[in-house]
Amino acid sequence: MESKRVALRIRQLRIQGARNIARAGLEALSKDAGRSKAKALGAFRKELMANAAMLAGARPTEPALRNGLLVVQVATAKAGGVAEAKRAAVKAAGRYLAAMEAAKKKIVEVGVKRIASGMTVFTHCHSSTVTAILLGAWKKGRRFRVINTETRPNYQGRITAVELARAGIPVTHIVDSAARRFMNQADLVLVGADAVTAEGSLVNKIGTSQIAAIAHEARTEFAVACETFKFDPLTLGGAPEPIEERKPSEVWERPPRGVKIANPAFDVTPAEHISYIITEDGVIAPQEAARIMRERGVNL
Ligand code: RUB
Repeated sequence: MESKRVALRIRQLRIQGARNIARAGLEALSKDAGRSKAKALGAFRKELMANAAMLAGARPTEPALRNGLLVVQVATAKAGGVAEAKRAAVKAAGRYLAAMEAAKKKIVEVGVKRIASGMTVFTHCHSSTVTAILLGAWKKGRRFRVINTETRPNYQGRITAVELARAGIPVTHIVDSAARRFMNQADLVLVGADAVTAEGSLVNKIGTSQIAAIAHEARTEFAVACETFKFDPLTLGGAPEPIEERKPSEVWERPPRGVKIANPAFDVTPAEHISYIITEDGVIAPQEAARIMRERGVNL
């Protein structure tokens, strides 16, 4: 069963980053729906729901995945039989994935305009959206440098450094705790997102909120690159964005007795520390997130 396999890979962190997780999850749900052996519509829906719950449960802080899984389930609501429901599920998943791809292209188009020659861009963790913007700007002939954090405990910053260096972009790789020392060299902080909440807060890799506070102090622009698919409509209803807690062994494999390890994967950056969000709808203020969620509903 593809959903089970992919949920496990997501849980084991073999698939990382909000976009990659959403893509893998939707592809798995679609594959299993298309291959379902269910004879009755009720059984098909039950199976679809169970697979969606399993995938969503693999990463609690991922509305892009959750929203997509919901869209696929809603798409089967009007089906009169199993064959029709299968077609509707596969089609809805395909549409969502295509819309995500189109959104990324648009974000790159918009984001590239914010990167000028001579700039120093500061980034944290690994966001495929951020690297796509930086690579796009470089291809357009903009010449800039990047400062990037290693991103403890799993060092996703190294993925960013490798991708940028391979393209010839000058990268200075620093430990997370050196962020303040380097902030006054940066013209722009650019990060990705796992979620954006109704109050316009950003949920992204642990450490992002400290970098935003430091950028605020240094009066450095702090920008987020993300599709509106990552806006979490559940937060409109009052639900707080869950923050995934990861294995203590990521931080310290064998801590001495009496030492408790806490390892939250994400943190929350308040809207007042965010200059703007680069979305497929263009550049928006974080305070616009709730309006966009309300307008979209589940018709993503
Ligand atoms: C990755 C992370 C990324 C966002 C956005 O955390 O915080 O900034 O997921 O990535 P992890 P993208 O590696 O723990 O999943 O822009 O690729 O969706």
